[in-house]
Amino acid sequence: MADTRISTNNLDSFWMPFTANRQFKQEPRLLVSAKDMYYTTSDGRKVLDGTAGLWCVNAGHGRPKIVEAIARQAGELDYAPAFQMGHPKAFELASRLVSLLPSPMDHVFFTNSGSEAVETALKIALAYHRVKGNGSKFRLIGRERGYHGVNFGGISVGGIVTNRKMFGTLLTGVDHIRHTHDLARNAFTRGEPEYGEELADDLERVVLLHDPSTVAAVIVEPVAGSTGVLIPPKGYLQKLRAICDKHDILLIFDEVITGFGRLGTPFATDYFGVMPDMITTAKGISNGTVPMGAVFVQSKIHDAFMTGPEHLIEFFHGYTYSAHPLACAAALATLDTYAEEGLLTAGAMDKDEPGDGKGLGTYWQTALHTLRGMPHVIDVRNIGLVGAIELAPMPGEPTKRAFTAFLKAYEKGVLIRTTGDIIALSPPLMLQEHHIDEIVATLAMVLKDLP
Ligand code: PXG
Ligand code: PLP
Repeated sequence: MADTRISTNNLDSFWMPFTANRQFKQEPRLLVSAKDMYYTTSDGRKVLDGTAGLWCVNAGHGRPKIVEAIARQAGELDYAPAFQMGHPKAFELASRLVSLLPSPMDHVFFTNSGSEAVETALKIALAYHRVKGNGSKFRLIGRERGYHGVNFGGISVGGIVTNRKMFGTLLTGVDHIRHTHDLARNAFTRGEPEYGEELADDLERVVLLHDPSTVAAVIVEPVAGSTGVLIPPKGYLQKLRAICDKHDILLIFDEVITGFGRLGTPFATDYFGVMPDMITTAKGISNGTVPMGAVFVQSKIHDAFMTGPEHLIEFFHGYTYSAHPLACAAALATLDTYAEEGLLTAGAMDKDEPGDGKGLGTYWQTALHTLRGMPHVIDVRNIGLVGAIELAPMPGEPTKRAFTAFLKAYEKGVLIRTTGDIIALSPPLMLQEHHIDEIVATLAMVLKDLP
């Protein structure tokens, strides 16, 4: 008799992450293949990827070099123990990665996701102060509307109520500063908002409340992604940096989304000209192909651990799959593809001739802002190849209007992301002007037709 438990028609067993499971299983949306800018659905439709998967497929789908590297690596060395052993590609990748950033951001700790990168960075921050003899610095500070993954450290410093409220006391010794989203002053801004630099002073307030001698680190996304593309006001990040310097507090930039070209620069630290003490990354590091994350660490932090007897482990932390050979092979090929095609700067503003296909940021910005004035649109904002369209919520039914837009856009052949009543866009960086036209034209149709 056939085993009825094994059936692709049975959707029951898989408890899906961050998904309305019952709604999905009534009307499943299954993707079966992908190439370059397009997915193919199980019913044979082409869907333009307006989100680079989940902000991760920066070079586009099915890129030959990356596919070949993963296949070759699986045949050559499938796994090497991560503790007390190594393999060449891990070292090669770490050197290549640090060469993307200015010295002294010279060391990399590998993880398998953004969530793990965040946990790792928070632990390094606490341990760093302790090895320096400042063990009283134990507090961690995050920000309202911050997303730092789903593990306990990340949700503790994170600022999303739904991701926190079910899970008890979380980490102790954590506080939050105010978010920077201010439509009253900044709606329809192109690039960095003009108003709100003074919100960085909230860090000074929180630090003085707890006393600087108790504060280890501050973690922020340079541009908050998950909670709807919240772009920092001009001067804000510089001010956070200055306050951290004043009080010997480590500044961590969570660049899981902003890293690897999303803002038209290799990292957000390049875009804003502010250097943190650590940078957490994931997603685009391996083009979303094999799970990988990494924490970039400044030399002063790394070197502080390299003391004591040389046969002893310096930092009691790591994952079975840290620097997994398949992930390293994928990431090396990803970096090659980024370099060959200039993808890490593809989203820059076009400083020469608008429309010449170089520096797509300007074309992207102009196209998105044509949606101003469409029904329900209360803001359009953009930076690099990221965009957001904020909708007025339906009275009494928050999130429903944007979720309806998501379903309609998918029907019409464009994949978007929504969070609350905000549509977020982050296409693969290989896109061309005609893809931008297709995204914006589809959104215009969808917006005209919303409840
Ligand atoms: N930090 C930041 C800033 C992130 O954006 C994570 C940490 C966690 O990474 P992992 O690999 O553990 O998921 C993220 C992830 C969305 C969306 O639609 C965003 C993320 C993940 C899934 C969906 O906004 N960001
Ligand atoms: N749980 C158990 C029982 C384990 O043995 C291990 C790793 O050895 C883990 C969790 C952690 O797994 P990972 O290293 O993949 O994060």
